[in-house]
Amino acid sequence: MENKELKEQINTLKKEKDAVILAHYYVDGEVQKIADYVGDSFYLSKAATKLEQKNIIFCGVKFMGESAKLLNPAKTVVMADDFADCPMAHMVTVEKIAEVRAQYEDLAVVCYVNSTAEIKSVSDVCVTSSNALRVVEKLPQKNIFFVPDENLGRYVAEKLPQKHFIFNDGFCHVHKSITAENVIKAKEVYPDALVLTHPECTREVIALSDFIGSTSEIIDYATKTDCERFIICTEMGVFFELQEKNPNKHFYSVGHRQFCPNMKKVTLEKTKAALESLAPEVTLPDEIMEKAALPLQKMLELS
Ligand code: CIZ
Ligand code: SF4
Repeated sequence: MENKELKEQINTLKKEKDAVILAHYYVDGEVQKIADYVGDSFYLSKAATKLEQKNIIFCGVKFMGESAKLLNPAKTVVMADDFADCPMAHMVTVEKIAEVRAQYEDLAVVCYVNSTAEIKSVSDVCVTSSNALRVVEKLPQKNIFFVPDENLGRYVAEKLPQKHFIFNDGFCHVHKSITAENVIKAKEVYPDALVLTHPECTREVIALSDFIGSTSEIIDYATKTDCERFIICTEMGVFFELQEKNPNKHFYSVGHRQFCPNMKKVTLEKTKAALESLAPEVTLPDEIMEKAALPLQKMLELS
């Protein structure tokens, strides 16, 4: 079926089903075009608290759909693709958190939103890549166990020397695959380009960068900055919005591996099917629903 026809059907179904579509910047550009809200995970969490529609179709990975559900328990949240999951979200365990809690009295477990609802349920506060500094800075605790991403944790720790951080060894395989060598080569080819990087990247890549931020912050920075060329160190989905907002600027990747296979599972066809059937729905056990919503709400209050 032609994309145009599919998009028309999606728009009709949205009205018929009283549904709204949320999409992350890493999904395919064609999917971003039909979404009502597109953004980074912080923007999407905030947007999720202000929706009028009864049904939310989530075009992203599982932890994002779960967060939308946690912030909207009365609404139906449907994943466009139920198999789109983020491996990093599973890279810490409840047992590991309990172990670290037992070692420190004055401890906050700070949980990057890229984590399962179960992990959120045993955490004190959530953060995203765009608010982590703001949120952690405001915590009264001295000791911070940052889960699951080590790179984001180390980036935040460097900016907040007054805190003592304990790290977990989780990582994003997409951002980890961007190497300092890749960036150095790209800078040789485009010496006048600025390097814009997501904090899930390694310390070595961050050290070579001109700006560090979440997907939305990278897009804002490129749009506002008076430079024509940018080397982008994050998942390639952001190129769609970067190019939409800046048709005369040039954006370069650093290699062919800036591709999140899970985000790319989401297609227009699957989004249409999710709207038609309002399934698969995100459901969570009652206990997790109650406990995991608290750190997310705390994040929204502190940021
Ligand atoms: O999945 C990621 O890497 C996210 C959530 C990026 C972002 O900045 O929103
Ligand atoms: Fe997870 Fe990395 Fe994909 Fe983001 S880009 S969803 S952190 S695997």
